[in-house]
Amino acid sequence: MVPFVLNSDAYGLVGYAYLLAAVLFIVGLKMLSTIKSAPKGNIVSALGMVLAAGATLLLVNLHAEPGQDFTASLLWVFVAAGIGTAAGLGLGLSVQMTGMPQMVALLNGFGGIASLLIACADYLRQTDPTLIESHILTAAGLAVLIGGVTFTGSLVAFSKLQGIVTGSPILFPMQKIVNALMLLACVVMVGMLVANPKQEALLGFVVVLALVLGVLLVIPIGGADMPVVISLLNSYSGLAAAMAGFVLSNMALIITGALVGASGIILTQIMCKAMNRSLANVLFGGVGAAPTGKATSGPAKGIVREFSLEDAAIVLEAARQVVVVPGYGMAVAQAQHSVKELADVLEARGITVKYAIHPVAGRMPGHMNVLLAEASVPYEQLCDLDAINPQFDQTDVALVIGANDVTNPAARHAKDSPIYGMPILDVDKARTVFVVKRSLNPGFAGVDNELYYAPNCGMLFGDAKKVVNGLTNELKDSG
Ligand code: TAP
Repeated sequence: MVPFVLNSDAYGLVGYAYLLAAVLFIVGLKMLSTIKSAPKGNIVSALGMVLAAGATLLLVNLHAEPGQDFTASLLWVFVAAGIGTAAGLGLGLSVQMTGMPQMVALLNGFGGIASLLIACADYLRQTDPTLIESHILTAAGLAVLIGGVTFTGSLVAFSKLQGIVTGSPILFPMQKIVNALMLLACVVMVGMLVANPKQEALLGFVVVLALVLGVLLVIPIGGADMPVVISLLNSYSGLAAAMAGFVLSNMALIITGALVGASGIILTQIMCKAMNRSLANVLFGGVGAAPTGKATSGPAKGIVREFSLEDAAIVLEAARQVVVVPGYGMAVAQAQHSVKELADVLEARGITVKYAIHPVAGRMPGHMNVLLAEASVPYEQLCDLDAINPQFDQTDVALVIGANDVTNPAARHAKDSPIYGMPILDVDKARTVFVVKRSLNPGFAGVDNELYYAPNCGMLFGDAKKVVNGLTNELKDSG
């Protein structure tokens, strides 16, 4: 067991290093909670990881038997770390911001398989497995189970987002029962292994079942729900790492694993709450396929007013405050730079421009923040739901760009609507609302949007980038 006793010898030094690393991880995580401090938070956490890894290498040296040479093993550690660093750098520099969920899915998967391999290796290297303590064997079994599920589940999530496999839910009869039985079988086999550690084959069965279970658990979930699944798998990868930490008796790994596990589940909960859906509905509801383009709830009735770019520009010119509400359509059209240019033109005329960011606008956590940051929109102008909603009644124009569900007033009152109860951006309370989208088709939730029939709402039909560029040109032309 790693001595986490703070004494003055070298073991104590390792203990202090782990403690400091844990503090750096926690401070880093805290810093990730605001856009301004997030980049530094990443660096602080990375420093914690370097410290923890260095301390672990020192520990390995301390554990060396007299005369034992660890140089060859250390060489392999550095070779592996070098390859990992190069791959991480390459991926990090080349990945598009919009490809981030896929990359996170892959990284989660690697974390899962690493924990599985550590647990297997630690078991297999024992000449007499009966000497392994029961709690270590239990942790090894759980690391294999959770790590295996995380690995293949993440690969399926990656493939769905990348379009390699269909984004539609893949359902088959008795799916939930089959999954539950497989999970139960894994737990029973881990228990049997703990009772009789010599049954090596059991661990092999758990590996195979866990890998299959990962696939079966994720295929029934629609592609659009993958961000939630990835966040959950992130949490699983943390739990698997924590279990691997128990296997290796490594305090730093236990702490990081627990932090990843906890933060992943918190983010999952935040996303579910913002969509007003339960985690069970995301995991087992079989929803989240690509929108069909047809409204599934009764159409909202009324007159739809289409505006020309010229008329919309006149209204914008007269505004004192404009709130831009970006959504998935802005991402599809890659209109973020055009939006920034329009905002610059408005600001040059003394108009205040703010951006309303809904927590689940787009298709991944922070989707809008990332795109707007890429277009150099100052983060001070980004307002979250709670900050912006009280401001809509003092807003002259709410400019909705490719957002739909997150602006649907039905969420406030229509009890039969699938989005009832979902917190929305109260754009309908602005003096004028302009909605930029290509048609009246619904968004992710597949429901008609009442907003489009409101007397203060004007539609600007077309691709977001083209419409926003058109508005900018109109404003520029009018001097
Ligand atoms: P949506 O409600 O999905 O609406 C997006 C709208 O963009 C569509 O109605 C579409 O209308 C329009 N659009 C598509 N391409 C466009 C283009 N090139 N130019 C202009 N408009 C375009 O998006 P939202 O308001 O951002 O809401 C997000 C939804 O995704 C919520 O229901 C949320 O629960 C769900 N979701 C989010 C997440 C995360 S973490 N963000 C995860 C899972 C699910 P047209 O076809 O008429 O153009």
